[in-house]
Amino acid sequence: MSNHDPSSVDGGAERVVCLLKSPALLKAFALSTLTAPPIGIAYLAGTLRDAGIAFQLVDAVGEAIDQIVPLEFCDGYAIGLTMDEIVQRIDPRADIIGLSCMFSSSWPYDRRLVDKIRARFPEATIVLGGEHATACARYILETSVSVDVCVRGEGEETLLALVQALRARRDLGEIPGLAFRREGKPHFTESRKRIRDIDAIPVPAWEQIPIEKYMAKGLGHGSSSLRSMPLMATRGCPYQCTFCSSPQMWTTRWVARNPSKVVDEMQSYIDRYGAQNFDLYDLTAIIKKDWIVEFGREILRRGMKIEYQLPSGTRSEAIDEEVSELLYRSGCRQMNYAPESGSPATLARIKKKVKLPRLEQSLRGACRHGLKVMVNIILFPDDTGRDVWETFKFMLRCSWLGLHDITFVPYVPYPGAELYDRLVREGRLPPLGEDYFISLLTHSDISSAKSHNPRFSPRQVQFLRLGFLALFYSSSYLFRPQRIFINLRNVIRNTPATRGERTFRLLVERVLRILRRRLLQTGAA
Ligand code: B12
Ligand code: SF4
Repeated sequence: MSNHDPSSVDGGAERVVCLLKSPALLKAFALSTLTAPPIGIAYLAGTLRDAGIAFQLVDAVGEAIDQIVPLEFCDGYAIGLTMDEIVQRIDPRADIIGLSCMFSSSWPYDRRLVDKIRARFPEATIVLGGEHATACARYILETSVSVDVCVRGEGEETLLALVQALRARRDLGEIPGLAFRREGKPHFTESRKRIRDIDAIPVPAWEQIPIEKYMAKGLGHGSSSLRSMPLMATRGCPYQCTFCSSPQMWTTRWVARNPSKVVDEMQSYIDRYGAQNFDLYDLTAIIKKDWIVEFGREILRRGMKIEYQLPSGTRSEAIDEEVSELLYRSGCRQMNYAPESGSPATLARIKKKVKLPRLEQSLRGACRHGLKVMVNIILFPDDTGRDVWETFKFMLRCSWLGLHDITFVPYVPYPGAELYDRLVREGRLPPLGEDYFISLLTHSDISSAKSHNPRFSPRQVQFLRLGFLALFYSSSYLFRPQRIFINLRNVIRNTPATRGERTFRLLVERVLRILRRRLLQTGAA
């Protein structure tokens, strides 16, 4: 246990808060877009900037976007600065060092990183925030002596209150949304209420992030290779799907910004950075039809010639023919729906409140109006052969309807979700620990699979995953043969229009870079 007391920060004038985003970790065959600008710490930095607090931001991915480094603790890679480079870049005046810890799969890396930071900054307060820090605060405080405080949930107000309290040497026990050690044991303050007036949240401090490096390479969360900027139009999600950590992280409060202010922000990025495309990072952007209609009409009213995408997965209820048509006309090009299963029994078990006939109607309309559409499917721990069969039929119907992409992934047990807690109670998951976190990395790797379903072995899961993908794409090429040429052309020219084209291109580029690196190393040896 660390004896470092988070409220004992020295009171000199020249103090700086340092915010860090660690590198993106991956296995060689990870099917994921990994290099996207970090909007979470950009928002936190915006809050510090508007409060007049001196800060520094180190985005380890953006600062070395072409650097790919093998990991020492597992068979994987890190894109971005090396650990030593990150530590060297931290301002020597930093008294509070905040690390964004989003992915549980990154914890083995982040744990080593905070140890290195602690060695160089023995007096600083090290703070962790983000999805992983929220879900695993107790575990982190019990196992990492270098971490002083975890910020749980939405971070802006909590970080500000924390910085002010640390510098004024006030007790942290009064600040909602924290976990820290008290008398050697993890102590949790009450949960913080979500920010009510989200239009008043300061805009992200993109000026502190090497945004041009992402833009020049056309990198982002969506499928476009245009100059893309991240955007958040809403926060939270009102649903409570059992496999999702969002209810614990964001509560079930969904709040949308004023559409006109969102469009103002888009215009500012067009003026400042020459943005051509916007990737919405929202959990569930489209909940209310009135909101999305107002947003689309505002873009059209201003005559903006832009594109935007909804890559995180959205609900279908509010997307009817009128909405799809307006989405396309206002610039939306790619959209992910997240039904997760084609089996009504599974949907009931995971509390995914989706009506499949209504969803298929929405998918048909979206494809008809020109949107590039993807659906996300998960193989759940309690799925039976019958559920897989129902999902298989649903997948074929999606192909027939004209969908462009599908993902079929085995369930990944992320802490913070209701289903995760149940599997732990039933003894179906290993305890939290290095092996467990490293195993999470393998989930996005298509060269192997893990199974949390007793009915399917890892080999069968892998067979299903590859089989579903092969059948979806071969049937969709059979129904629309011209797509083979369109997909190939877009991949070769690097002008992706669909999620599949984008992911395929990134995967090939990454594998080639890894091979080149290995060949160079062999040559050098
Ligand atoms: C955008 C996104 C991505 C982008 C990341 C872009 C980027 N560089 O930031 C990309 C596409 C790269 C991505 C990839 C993956 N993602 Co993702 N992603 C998201 C998504 C949809 C939005 C995140 C976001 O930006 N939210 C908006 C900002 C404002 O919120 P935020 O980052 O959480 O930050 C706030 C707070 O957390 C807090 N905070 C955050 N950091 C800090 C630091 C400090 C010091 C403090 C005080 C506070 C604080 O304050 C912020 C402001 O309120 C989330 C879902 C969600 N939670 O919203 C999933 C999510 C984070 N992703 C997830 C996963 C699993 C993945 C992948 C593993 C998927 C895959 N199989 O490939 C990969 C992993 C990539 C890797 N290995 O590096 C999971 C993580 C679960 C977990 N416990 O690990 C999430 C939660 C989705 C889910 N429920 O399954 N992802
Ligand atoms: S899976 Fe999607 S709809 Fe369900 S709770 Fe999570 S964010 Fe909301």
